[in-house]
Amino acid sequence: MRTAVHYQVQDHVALLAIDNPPVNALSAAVRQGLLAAVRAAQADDTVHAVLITGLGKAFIAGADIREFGLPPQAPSLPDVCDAIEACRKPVVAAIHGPAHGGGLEVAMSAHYRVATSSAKLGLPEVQLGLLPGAGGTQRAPRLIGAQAALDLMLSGRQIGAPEALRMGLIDHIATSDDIQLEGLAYVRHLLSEGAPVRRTCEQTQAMADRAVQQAAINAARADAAKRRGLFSPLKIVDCVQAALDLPFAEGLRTERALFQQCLESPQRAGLIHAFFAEREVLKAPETRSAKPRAIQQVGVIGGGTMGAGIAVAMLDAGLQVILIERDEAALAQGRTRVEKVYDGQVAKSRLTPQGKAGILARLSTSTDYAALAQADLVIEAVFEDMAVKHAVFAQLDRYCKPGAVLATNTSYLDVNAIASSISRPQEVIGLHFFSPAHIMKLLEIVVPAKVSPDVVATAFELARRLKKVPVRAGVCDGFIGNRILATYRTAADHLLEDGASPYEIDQMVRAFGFPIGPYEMSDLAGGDIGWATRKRRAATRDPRARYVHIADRLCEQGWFGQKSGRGWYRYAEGSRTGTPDPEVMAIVEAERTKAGVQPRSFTTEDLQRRYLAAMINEGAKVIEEGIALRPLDVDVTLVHGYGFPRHRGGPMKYADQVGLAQILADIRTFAQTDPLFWKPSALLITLVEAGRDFDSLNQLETPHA
Ligand code: 3H9
Repeated sequence: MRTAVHYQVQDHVALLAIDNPPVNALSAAVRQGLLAAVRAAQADDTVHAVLITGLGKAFIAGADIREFGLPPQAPSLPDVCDAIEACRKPVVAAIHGPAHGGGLEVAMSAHYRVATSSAKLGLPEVQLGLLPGAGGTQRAPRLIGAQAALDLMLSGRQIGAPEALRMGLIDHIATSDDIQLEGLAYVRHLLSEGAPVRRTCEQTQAMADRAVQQAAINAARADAAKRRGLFSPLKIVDCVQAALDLPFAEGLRTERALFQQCLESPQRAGLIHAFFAEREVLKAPETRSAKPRAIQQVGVIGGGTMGAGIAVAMLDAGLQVILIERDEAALAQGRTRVEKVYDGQVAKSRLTPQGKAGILARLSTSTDYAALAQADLVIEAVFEDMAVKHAVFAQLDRYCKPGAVLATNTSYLDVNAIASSISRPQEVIGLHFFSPAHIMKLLEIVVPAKVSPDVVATAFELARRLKKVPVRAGVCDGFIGNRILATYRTAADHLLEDGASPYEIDQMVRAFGFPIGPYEMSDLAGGDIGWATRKRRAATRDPRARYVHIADRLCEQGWFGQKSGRGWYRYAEGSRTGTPDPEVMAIVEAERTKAGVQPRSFTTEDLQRRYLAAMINEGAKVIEEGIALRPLDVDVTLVHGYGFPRHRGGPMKYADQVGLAQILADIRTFAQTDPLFWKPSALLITLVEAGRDFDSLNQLETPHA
């Protein structure tokens, strides 16, 4: 078996080097190795001090997340940390790269800490639905005080070595990046000074002023209570209260009990699923089989909201951008939109005027497609109309150099049809950004039939440079996200006509954990956008499908949402928060009567079951058709593009937690009144019959096969 912790003694110093690539997670083997090494150092009279380091790119990234939910294996991390702290010889942790979660807890159990200037320290457990469970909630306040400890644990943010030094989390910053050498030099320095064993559990100074600590805890409790629906933040605060009130050993027992509660919570399962899913989506087949093309210069066609947002995203990634518009006036507007984003950053002191000028120096504009001759990638973000798209692509075909990647930002049009309209379909791909494009994390990479694999690999590499979360999608109306959205939005409209108010539906969606409900969203985006789409699709709509006219009636009144002062809600002048509108309800009631619907009341649970069943059923169809590679791709899409609460993992993960048999039974019940809308997915039926869940498909590349 491979050694997870190397041990050697050099000039009276026991050197413990953790070797568990890629990030030195604290697996059972590492914990065993650390404990054995500390005991060996303790027992060896020739050893005067102990140095703990990590090999490779990290000190320690934390507990091994893959072990959560599995039967525990001894020794536990708290026991390892206690043994390190109890050592009767000075123990030094020498940190480079990430020291996260359990990794920082190991370091805090050591008696001294040195870090390279590029080290990153943090307690990100909260992002996994957990709390630092190896003594971190008790040791961090004793080292740096309650306020700083709560800030680290509740935000989960990473801090650099200078900040860690200022707050007292580390003792020294190394002058070079050679952590083995620097660590050893620091140990020698401590020994020469006669530095004693200094146990964190015995430190009292940082928490000396009880009133100050209590005030910090109270403030954090009030903040944590506002983080709607999240379980672990308040438990973290409880642990710090215990650190203030109780002796160390009792505080550890409190931490242990609360950690266990977090570990068993569905939120932990949801967040850890999201963590791995966000990494799995990066591994599309083409990223393994093909090499990305080099991208330096990017053309963006269209300077509207979307095009300008895309241009900003590209500029932020350090790329050269050429913005193309049809005339000088549109070009000026596009440039202004881009500049406005940077003006906002300057106003908030996030950017200097010189910084802004430096960024804008990489932006050029033109009304002539010939300016794109040297572009490595062109993204069109023009009006959603096939004829307009064909015209743009014909120009790109004419002017772009061979090998240029030609992308469309369409949100639902047929990318195969766009590709086959030009002489080089192998270069055409869909890059579906979400508005505002420089902020929203999701990037759907839409893969048409004839595209070359290296173009797909290039799109994934671009996403990495833009710091986006890419999801590979197949071609269909709406791809993964908008297709599923269209279905659950329709389910909401059915509920509306059947008796629920738009306000109840929005409230239910928020209560589930979305930041915003579907009707508030429509008011924010502008009701006219959906109206135009509905009109365009009217001719191809299945005549048997139930159609709810309420939204159209609102639009006919000119009630488009926030921009017109009223939509589903009424907005006072300048306000972005709406109030329910009795006149909207009058329209709703009139439409119910017209449709012959006898309105009924729904509980929040009734509403949630239908809304989510519609989402899950369409998600299953998207997987079954191969539009999404795996269930986790649907999860990542909904979490990063549509506000699905990350702590629930995504709709397919949520379905697994509810149980697929239950979801299918619900769908079959709803189908009794509307069999066309509620047709169950064949994949869902197959999984239920086989007693399997969606997660069982996540390991496979083509799970539907
Ligand atoms: C904890 O510590 C609880 C304790 O308080 C209490 C215990 C009792 N475990 O992100 P990357 C994998 S909770 C297992 O692409 P980067 C990752 O899946 C933990 N695996 O690299 C990926 O695998 P693959 C608190 C892990 O350089 C590979 O390593 N710690 C873990 O962009 C490379 O990862 C955290 O929450 C892990 N802990 O970023 C830190 N971490 O190649 C979580 C990573 O198969 N980790 N992997 O896809 C991170 O934030 C980033 O990975 C890190 C490196 C910044 C470290």
